[in-house]
Amino acid sequence: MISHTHLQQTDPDVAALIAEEDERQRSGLELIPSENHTSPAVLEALATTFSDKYAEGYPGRRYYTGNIVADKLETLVQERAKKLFGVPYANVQPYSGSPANLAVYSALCEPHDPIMGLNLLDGGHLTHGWKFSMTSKFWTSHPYHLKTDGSFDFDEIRALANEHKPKLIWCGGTAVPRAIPFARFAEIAEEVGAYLVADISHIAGLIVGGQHESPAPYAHVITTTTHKTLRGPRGALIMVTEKGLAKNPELGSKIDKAIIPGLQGGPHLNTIAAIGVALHEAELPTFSDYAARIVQNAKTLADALLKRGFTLISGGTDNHLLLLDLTPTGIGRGKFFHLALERIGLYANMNTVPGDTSSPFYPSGLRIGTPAATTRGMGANEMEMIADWIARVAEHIKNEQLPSDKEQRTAAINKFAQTLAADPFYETLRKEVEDMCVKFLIPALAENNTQFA
Ligand code: DSN
Repeated sequence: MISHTHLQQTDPDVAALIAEEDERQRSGLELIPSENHTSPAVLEALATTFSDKYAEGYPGRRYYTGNIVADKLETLVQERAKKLFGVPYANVQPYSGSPANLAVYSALCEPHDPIMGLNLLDGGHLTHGWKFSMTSKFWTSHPYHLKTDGSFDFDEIRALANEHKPKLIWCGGTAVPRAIPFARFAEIAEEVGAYLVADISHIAGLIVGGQHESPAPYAHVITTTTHKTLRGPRGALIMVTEKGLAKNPELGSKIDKAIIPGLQGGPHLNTIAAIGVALHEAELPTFSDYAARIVQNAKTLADALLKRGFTLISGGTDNHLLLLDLTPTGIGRGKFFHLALERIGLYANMNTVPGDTSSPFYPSGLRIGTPAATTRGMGANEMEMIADWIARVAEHIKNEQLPSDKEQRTAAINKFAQTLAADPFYETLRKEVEDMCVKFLIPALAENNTQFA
């Protein structure tokens, strides 16, 4: 357990809020697929003197003095990333996924060049060209879609690519429950001469753990956040593959320049140190076992939900997440569902489903993931229990429908939130969830941590 002695003395208000958040996490369960719990070693690396140092530039080419150790650190972490993902180039400085993706645009495209990515409502990311993201203001976005069965519509992707001749095609997403067929994307990118960029933020840990194919033979560039299945601190990596360097030997230096001076200032060295720790942990044989258990848990949870009558986009999962399609009981019910689950200590998130006719603020799906539960050591029994709680909540809220009149929606949700507080049904389930969760420790909060020993 990481000590907060100084914090408690210096700032009891912030210390109290941290303790409150520790307790929220301990007594409930993070089922949001993009979240995880890091090891104590990762958290320790974050709270270090590297946090105090500026290091604009790259190893051997810094603007300020005093970076001899920073150079060693950044080089070490670059080498670990290259080895783990099987690539010849890695930039470890992006502050998070969105700046990493912006740097890729800036390195590969001119303003207003055509680009393609998975539509946000079908499970793409904001930065893959969503209409309200700056990426569709600075570049010209032609989004592609999933079919309603959750598979990629390669006929549409090929037709759009031939029509618009994109400079860059993104593959990867945030709510795609099936494997990403990188080779099919690569075929189309090659046909039209586009760069293929794989955003593997969600599945990076599954790739290094051998549970998902690597994009390295197919994509020119790979981006990933470091805090999802990879289980590191909040940060990101940009990597160039052998194939990318063969297409353009300047790609590495273009990306370096796009990060600094193009987009960012000084790198967060403490985060880079913590990324290094996470990459080291991901190299260990225990990580492959972890990745396998994430997928096994997701499949068990999917089966348990299907058995209880739920509909899943694509009928199941190949990875760490499931997407519940709530449309059979009415459109736009995702918000009711995630608020009711939050009330009992299960944190999943409302999400659009492919072809959703409702808005992202009142979507018709629920996204559920197993990375954090698996880190805590949960397995098949717990997946059954989670499915059972989700089913009991679904039955309890079955009459809640989103008003078709948009003006009435906020009032309906507020009224629902009040019933959540008062209804004893939820208190009973909350207690059951807590009783289960406290048996499965969060690594950084455990007194005696054996999992990362
Ligand atoms: N917010 C992330 C997710 O939940 O998938 C994407 O950036």
